[in-house]
Amino acid sequence: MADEVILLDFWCSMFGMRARIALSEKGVQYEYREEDLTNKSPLLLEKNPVHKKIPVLIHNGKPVCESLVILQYIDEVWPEKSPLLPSDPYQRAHAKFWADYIDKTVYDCGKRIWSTKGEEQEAAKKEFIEIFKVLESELGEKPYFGGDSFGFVDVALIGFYSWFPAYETFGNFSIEAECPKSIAWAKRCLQRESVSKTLPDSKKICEFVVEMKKMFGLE
Ligand code: GS8
Repeated sequence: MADEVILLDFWCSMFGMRARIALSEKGVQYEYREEDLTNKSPLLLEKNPVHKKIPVLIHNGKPVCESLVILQYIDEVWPEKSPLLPSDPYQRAHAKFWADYIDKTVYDCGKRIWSTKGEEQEAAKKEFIEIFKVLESELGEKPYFGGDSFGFVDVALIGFYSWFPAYETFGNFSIEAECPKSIAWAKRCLQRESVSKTLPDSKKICEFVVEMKKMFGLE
């Protein structure tokens, strides 16, 4: 029997993008279900009762939650094509460390750039550049964080690139001017179909941010 794979997601979620890119890399057919996060579906609440967040991958009825857990699951269930995590235990641990670093830093800092003003925003912008400098030192001269091939850390990070214009517009700064290596890496990733067809139009993300700022009374 064919696998039934459903992804509960939200179009501009960088966490959801991770799952979409990984499924595409593996050539897995799946049903995409867009969630309304202001009115979550009974299925989302049933399948992720702890966090009630997307993305949720439902494989033959069984849910897997948390995007990095989903990535590892996808890599283990469909190992034949495009391995994402290295096979060496030390290299695996290394990749997971960097994905965890991304999770602990980039999202919150990016959000502070578009949702705050004044000193708080200036501090967030400075911190954002510092985070990407650290990531650039890890990237070094490699084409991808995974080395010569696109891997776990690349998948974990690339979705944030679609938010860069929003951070730059609302933060009034240029990420490229400060972190050209990160931009070059992102452009390399975008040459992959899995990435180019997944990342949403950054203009739409900017419009979405305008709506969110209105919704949260930030304007
Ligand atoms: C984060 C998922 C998340 O924040 C992961 O999967 O890696 N650590 C998790 N999902 C958000 C949408 S993206 O900002 C979400 O579902 N929010 C709904 C809510 O908080 O109610």
